[in-house]
Amino acid sequence: MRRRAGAPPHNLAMTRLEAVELRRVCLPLVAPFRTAHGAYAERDVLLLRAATSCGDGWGECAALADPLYTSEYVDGCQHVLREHLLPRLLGRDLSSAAAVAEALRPVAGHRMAKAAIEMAVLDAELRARGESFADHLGAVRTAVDCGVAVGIHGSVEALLDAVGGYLAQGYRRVKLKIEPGWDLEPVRAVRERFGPDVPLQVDANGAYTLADVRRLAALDDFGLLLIEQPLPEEQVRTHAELARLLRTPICLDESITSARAAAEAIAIGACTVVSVKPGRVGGYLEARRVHDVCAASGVAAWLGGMLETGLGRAGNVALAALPGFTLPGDVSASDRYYRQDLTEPFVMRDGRLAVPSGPGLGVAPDPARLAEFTTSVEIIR
Ligand code: NPG
Repeated sequence: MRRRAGAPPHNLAMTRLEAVELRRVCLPLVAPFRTAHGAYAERDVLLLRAATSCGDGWGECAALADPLYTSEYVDGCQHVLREHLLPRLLGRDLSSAAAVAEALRPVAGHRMAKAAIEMAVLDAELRARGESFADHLGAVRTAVDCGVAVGIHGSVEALLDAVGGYLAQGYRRVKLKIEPGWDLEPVRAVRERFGPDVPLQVDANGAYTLADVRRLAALDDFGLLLIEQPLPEEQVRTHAELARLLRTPICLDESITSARAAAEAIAIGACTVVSVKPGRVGGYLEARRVHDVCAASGVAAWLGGMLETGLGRAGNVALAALPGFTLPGDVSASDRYYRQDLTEPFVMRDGRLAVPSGPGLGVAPDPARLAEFTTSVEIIR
């Protein structure tokens, strides 16, 4: 096993979680981001720093400030970590980061909170071993294609300006957020302005019902790569029904909460594409299993995003480099969301981001920027 030169000797077989710092940071977004569920002007993020017997590791929680898009939200994640998850882990010897999910299984749900602590322990373990997230997860690429998610705008003109700007920067795929009343017109306008060759997809975040089938079928004329989560997350079977009525491939996001959920949805024909988000499924290790299910089923997959800072972005870029991620993900450069990132910014070159190759996440927060954006720190032992 490789180890960083000069790294202290440690017991590689066991990782003991000694303390966890729960740090809240609040980063302003370069522009408000609006979806069918709400508008976001800043990103209130929970970061975890795990102090383990083999060194420190960083985790980032995907939850947003309010329980509008997902039931998990950042204060709730901090609470469940403090009161229920960390007490099951602190002071215990873990055979590897994979043991985190096992130890937390008695706690129902709370996947974003579980994902964050698993990420921090995995980062610590891999840093100690001198192995990158990418190598550990099974990456086969050294750079990944960038896709950009474009929020709902106040006017079609404003949307066209935004899309034009992203295409000029080199983004390789565009995803438009849609909702009833903001769907056919913006999609038509983007196709008319930028032509049929721009890889284009839409994301409804579950805002439609089966009664909207004619409106959704009208999107078939625009040559979209996919329509993401048209119906609410519980309606997996109804997505299968809808899939038979549309030519545009259906991609599920919110409905896919685990590898098992992915297998079930694929088996009944509810989707032919899956968006994989580590936070939504409980961590990078389960996200890799979702990837594996998709690859084994011949279903296309791509990596979703939750407006991550450089820490989560590093993990996401590593995961997106796996072979089964056959479509560009919501993997954008740091400056898509943040004027200043917490880590060295991810910079797009020729429409791609380089996959970090250093130990663990391969990036670390800049101490000055971390201090500048921190709103609270809590240490749990
Ligand atoms: O590029 O990180 C990104 C964000 C991509 O649109 C994106 N994420 O539904 O997938 C989603 C979604 C989202 C994020 C929705 C935040 C609501 C809030």
